[in-house]
Amino acid sequence: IPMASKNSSWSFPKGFWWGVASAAYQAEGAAKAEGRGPSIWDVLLHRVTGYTVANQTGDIADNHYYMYKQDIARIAALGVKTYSFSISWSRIFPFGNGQINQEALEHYDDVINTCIEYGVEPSVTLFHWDLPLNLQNLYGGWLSSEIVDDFLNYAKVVFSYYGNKVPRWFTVNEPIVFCDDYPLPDNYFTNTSIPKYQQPYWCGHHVLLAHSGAYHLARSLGINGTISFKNNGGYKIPLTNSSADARAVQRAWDFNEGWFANPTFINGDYPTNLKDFVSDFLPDFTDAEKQMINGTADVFAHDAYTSQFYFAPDAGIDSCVQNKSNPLWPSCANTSYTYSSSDGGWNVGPAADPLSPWLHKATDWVPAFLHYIADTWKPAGGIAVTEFGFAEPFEVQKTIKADILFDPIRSSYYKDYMEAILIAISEGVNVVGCLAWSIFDNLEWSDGYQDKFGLQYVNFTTQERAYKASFFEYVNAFVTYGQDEVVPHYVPS
Ligand code: GBH
Repeated sequence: IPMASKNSSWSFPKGFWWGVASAAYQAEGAAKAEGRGPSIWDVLLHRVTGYTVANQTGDIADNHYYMYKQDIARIAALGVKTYSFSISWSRIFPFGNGQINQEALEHYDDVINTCIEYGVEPSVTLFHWDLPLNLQNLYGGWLSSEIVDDFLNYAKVVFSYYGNKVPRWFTVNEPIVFCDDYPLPDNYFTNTSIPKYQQPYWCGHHVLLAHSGAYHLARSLGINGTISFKNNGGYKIPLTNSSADARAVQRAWDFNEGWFANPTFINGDYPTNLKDFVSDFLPDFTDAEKQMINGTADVFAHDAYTSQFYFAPDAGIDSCVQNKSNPLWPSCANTSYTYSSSDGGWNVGPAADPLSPWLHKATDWVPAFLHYIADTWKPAGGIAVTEFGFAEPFEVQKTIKADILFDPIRSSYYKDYMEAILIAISEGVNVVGCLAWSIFDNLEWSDGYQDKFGLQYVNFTTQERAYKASFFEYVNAFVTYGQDEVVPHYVPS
């Protein structure tokens, strides 16, 4: 699809919220400070050898727990409208439930207040993967229905404390990712009796109950900020125009976005493909639960980084799909092919496993993606791209310099992506906001510190920050096409 050329009719609507994002475990550090309890990620990175590149951990990360004031000041100085961060559940509840840690509540209160003082709107995610360790060991974390009440109890404390200072809430980040990560590595957590191949679906089930419960809880507490969960996935393109490939694409939508979006936006229930393929063990929702789940997202929040081609499974995959007790299942129900640079196609970002690079600069498909979401899930409150971004490939990082303040591929990713959103808006899609991932280089989970998604460079020895060129490219889109003035705030009001 050729990108349309610059068009004077492009504009972001008034009130369009745009900003930058982070997540607690990836940015905060201060792992043992002020009463924080451990999360499963402390175990994954401290105890499971080789889980991260060079066995790196989030113990210090960006030291953001201590440097948030300067970090907020740095984005305010560029006129950034919103900062999206996550709260660490095991700071508020060191054991996941029970005892509340007042110091942590006050900490995030100050983060929120600092944002407001600098003219930056806080956007808050309650759960970005760092599950309190105790809840994993007590009952298997998201595999148990007990998590629902504990999540609601946590949400209630947070909603009540920060109330209407927060205009946008996200309950959970990318359930497809953390649920697919079940089963967790053997021998590090208390075992559960749920067979491994069923675990992602039990996790997903409890996520939908917890999310929708939190939605209703917020409304009953008089919270008027928007409430959503962050869905995730790339745009799915059939490799050929065969009907088999079209079916593969539909199956991929259903097993990814649809798993969480159909219940919340369509009918409180799972997509047909999902029900068909995993009918023997997919948990059912009662009619009352379906009613409770349907309609519980104010905005379709989607983390949309990239695109993939999908094709019909070959014979090997077919037998994998049939053998549902195969531990590889259900990923084999989900066959994708991604263009690589060697195909003369999209730019490829770095991947820990060079055989499965997932991130491509494939922004030409973004308008079609946004149309697809609007047409399929019809979100009344519009669509927000709640994460998008690009990690400069290693060769580029090396040839420029270690600091990569000049990041040409990321810059062009942001430029093209913003133009793609503008095209979709000009074609009538209601896009209400976007959040660039990430405010700065940080701990990229099992890829450690080598994958750098930041709009700012961080020297992890000195903790100095520096803006990258791509940050200015991103802000420039709103200077050029925004209806609201981009106002730099240098001092708290
Ligand atoms: C987001 O996930 C996360 O919310 C954020 O924390 C993270 O830092 C950011 O993206 C950048 O990655 O290596 O082929 O097995 C994006 C979804 C899901 C994409 C897991 C990478 C691994 C694919 N991610 N996936 S592969």
